[in-house]
Amino acid sequence: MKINTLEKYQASYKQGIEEPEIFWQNIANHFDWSQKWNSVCEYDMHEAQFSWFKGGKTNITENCIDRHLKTKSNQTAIIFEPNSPKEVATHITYKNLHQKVCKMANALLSVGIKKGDRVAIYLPMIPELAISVLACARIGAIHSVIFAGFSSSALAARINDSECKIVITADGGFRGNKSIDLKSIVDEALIACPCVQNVLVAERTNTEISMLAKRDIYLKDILSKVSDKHKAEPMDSEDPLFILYTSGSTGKPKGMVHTTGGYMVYTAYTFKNVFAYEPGDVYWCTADIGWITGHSYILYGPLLNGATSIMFEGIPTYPNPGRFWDIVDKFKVNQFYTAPTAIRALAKEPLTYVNKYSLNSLKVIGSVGEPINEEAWQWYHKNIGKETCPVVDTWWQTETGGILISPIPNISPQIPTYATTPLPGVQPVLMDDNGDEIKELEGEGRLCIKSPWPSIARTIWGDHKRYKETYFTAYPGYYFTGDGALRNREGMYRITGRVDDVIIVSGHNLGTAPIEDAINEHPEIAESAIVGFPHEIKGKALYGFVTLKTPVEDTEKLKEAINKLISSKIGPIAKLDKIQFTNGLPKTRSGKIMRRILRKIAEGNAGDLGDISTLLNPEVVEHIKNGSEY
Ligand code: 7RM
Repeated sequence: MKINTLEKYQASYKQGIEEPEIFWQNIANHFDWSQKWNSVCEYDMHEAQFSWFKGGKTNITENCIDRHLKTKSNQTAIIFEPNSPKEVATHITYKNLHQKVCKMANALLSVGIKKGDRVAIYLPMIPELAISVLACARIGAIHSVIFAGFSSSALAARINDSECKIVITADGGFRGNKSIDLKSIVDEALIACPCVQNVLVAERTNTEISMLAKRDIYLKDILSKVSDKHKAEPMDSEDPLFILYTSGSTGKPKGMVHTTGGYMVYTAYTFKNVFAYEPGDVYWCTADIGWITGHSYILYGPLLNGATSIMFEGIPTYPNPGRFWDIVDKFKVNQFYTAPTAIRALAKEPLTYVNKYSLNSLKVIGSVGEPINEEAWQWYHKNIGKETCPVVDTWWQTETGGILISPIPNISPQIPTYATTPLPGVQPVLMDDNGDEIKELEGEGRLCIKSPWPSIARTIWGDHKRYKETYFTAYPGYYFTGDGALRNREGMYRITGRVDDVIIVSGHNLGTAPIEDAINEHPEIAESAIVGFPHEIKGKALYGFVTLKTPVEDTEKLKEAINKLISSKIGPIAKLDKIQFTNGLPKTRSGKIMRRILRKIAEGNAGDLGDISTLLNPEVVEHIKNGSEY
């Protein structure tokens, strides 16, 4: 399963394309199946129908936990690092995890949850979150984790869409110096959720909460009554494992459905290879389990490999911006995986916060979630990776289930800002404006994937038509990612951003990411986002929202400097017509800039922003609408 040489990568890549069934079958054979599959892969890219390891039966938690008990029962599976550094970390061994997951599985059964039922999980990053997810998988219930920063209306919409029978939540959660009253948010949501029969409540903040008789139950009260033994439910390869909502560019959130067998095989294989995971390593992904990155690369991928995975409850800047590096040294983290937005935020802070720590345990550092700009990449490589750790810029999506394009550390070459080369079995292609595949090596176009990989989403919950239309109709026969990319003459991919972010100015196609990169190189600038707005002559012109590291006196001079920088990096065509300095950019909870909102403001339609309650920082929107400039 391990790619340990460039030749092995090349041979695996070749076999993954030429003989995908043999290639994936050999990997699937590493896992425990109670019944082997009848066919490795059947698919129809036009109807968006996929099955992997059909007829096979397994339970992913047996592969995540039970399989390791013989050799690793006393090894730590999960390290829980609390929000406050004063609180001690919890080390959960594989044996403990087995007991806890079995108990939780029995608790779910005791409140009437059966195979196929949907369970909403609305928890902070505490051990109960990991345990609940795995317990659902163990009994065959479909988990739907909803990030604990979502509002009551966003929560209600997601609960109702998949008709969840219960909600697992907590009294509250800690994040930095704030605490969030999760239970009262659930109470408000449930006014509009007739499908929910019970609410199971974990205790974290020990705040006073209201408990509705018969409906609400403290987890500890059921857990104390049930056994810690449970025989995992055999699941068909194509039985749904989970639903995870992702926001579409328009309309209601899409409940992406992932199934059991293919997801298991793919997340395990990619975790091992992308992070060069070796037995005994300590791995840390800073994402929240409320996102796909947390599902695939905090829980399933690492546990399938018998790894030690850190779960961090807090935020990068609490109690100070050295927290990440403190945790890396504390647990001697070997692989560290985070998002460009976090890297940029920490790069803004004095280097003393980094240099207090040795960071010499690190072997591989990773990035995910958005294109990483050159400046952030270099900062990360130099100051965190000490110029020796490979940087894995991993490109993938909620829909893809696992990483599709990434360097393999110390094996395939890395280039700053490039996600580089596809993993074995993955066939990316670029499409031109006529919808044809770009055959030349060098080119730029829309990124599609030509053939299925095991962890491709199977459908949108309750709406297969929308699934087909969103991903499989723009380029018939291909999966359309919604991203643009360029390919260099070595065949390496650089993701340029969502294609809805492409702006055509005077007939020139401009990607927002390279312009933002250019701006971000300016020493005074923290972050920027470019959107288009209508222009009489050019069709569209560029509007830049720019946040500064610290406020400056002469904003006019800085605006000139920005345009000079853009002119020199990209060309005068990419100069901004308008620049607005703000104290922040509107972001999703996972740290992605919400360009849709900025676009509306730039177009003069600030009155029509839609629901902004799910943003990380809705207050920034007011500031920008009021003209900001600090
Ligand atoms: C894993 C995740 C998916 C979108 C995707 C891209 C962007 C993710 C990278 C990236 C450039 C990367 N899932 N994206 N990773 N862009 N380089 N390494 O983020 O469903 O939440 O988002 O994120 O636009 O389509 S997601």
